[in-house]
Amino acid sequence: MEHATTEHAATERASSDSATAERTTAEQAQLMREQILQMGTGPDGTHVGGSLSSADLLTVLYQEVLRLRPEEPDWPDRDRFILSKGHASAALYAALSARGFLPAEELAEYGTSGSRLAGHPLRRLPGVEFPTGSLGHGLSLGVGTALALRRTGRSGRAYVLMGDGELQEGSVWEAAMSAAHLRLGGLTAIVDRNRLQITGDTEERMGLEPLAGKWRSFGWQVLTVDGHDLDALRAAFAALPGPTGQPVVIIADTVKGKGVPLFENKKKSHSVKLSPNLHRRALAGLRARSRRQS
Ligand SMILES: Cc1ncc(C[n+]2csc(CCOP(=O)(O)OP(=O)(O)O)c2C)c(N)n1
Ligand SMILES: [Mg+2]
Repeated sequence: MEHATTEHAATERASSDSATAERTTAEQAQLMREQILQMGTGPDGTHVGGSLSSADLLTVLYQEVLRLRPEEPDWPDRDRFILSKGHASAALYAALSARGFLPAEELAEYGTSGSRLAGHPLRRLPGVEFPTGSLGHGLSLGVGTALALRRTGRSGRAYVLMGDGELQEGSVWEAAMSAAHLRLGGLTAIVDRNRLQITGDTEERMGLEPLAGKWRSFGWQVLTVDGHDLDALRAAFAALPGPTGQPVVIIADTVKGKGVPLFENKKKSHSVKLSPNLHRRALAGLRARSRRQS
């Protein structure tokens, strides 16, 4: 391994992140889930299911892996994170807030007119590399980013988080093919494999399996992990190659709506506007689940 990602992340975090330093990563993931539910009470609700499914992997990334400087968002050697599944913006904003890019109180403005926290991420929010939301483009952005970082001798890596339904976009595979051809080891794709897209089960709509085999045949190394197992995620992120290695895709097996029994594995959890009553029940379910597990 040419890049001690976790170690660097810890160093870059030390100065700017004291507000959240006492929270463990697991506690931070729980807080993120509560914040996602809260943002779901905003004017247009939010994409609850796909935000909750990526909460654990985003928390590990933002708390332990990504080298960032919130006080210098355009630091040239930073890692680049691209939320290709831009509809999971609520999870991204919670992660950015935990890392010190915006105050936690600002999350209350989610989806309101004029807010930096739009339903899909905007570049004007520090920490957002590209505006996303139109599915199928993030991996191409990641290819260009990783190539530019390598050509300019920068040490940052590029990470792209995609939905599994998103993989039905043909442009994803064009980008996958080019990343392998260019040996972009500095690019890591992550697939939130929650097995649901808007209209139902991915395998019924347009089957993705054998998914690992598809990526392998496109020249990628595949790591399949439980996307809710923090240690498994840590191990995957610690095993990434250097800038000229074989690109890696982490297929994270997840549950849409994870942590909130009302929403788990339910198609209708994709996008929800939480009424006060629904919010109360969802939050109670989330907290009861977390008490049982601790
Ligand atoms: C190009 C494009 N087509 C359609 C949409 C509308 N859309 C938003 S989310 C979504 C489903 C995505 O499913 P998946 O990638 O599995 O996301 P997740 O389950 O993680 O929410 C769709 C079709 C879009 N944002 N972009
Ligand atoms: Mg999905």
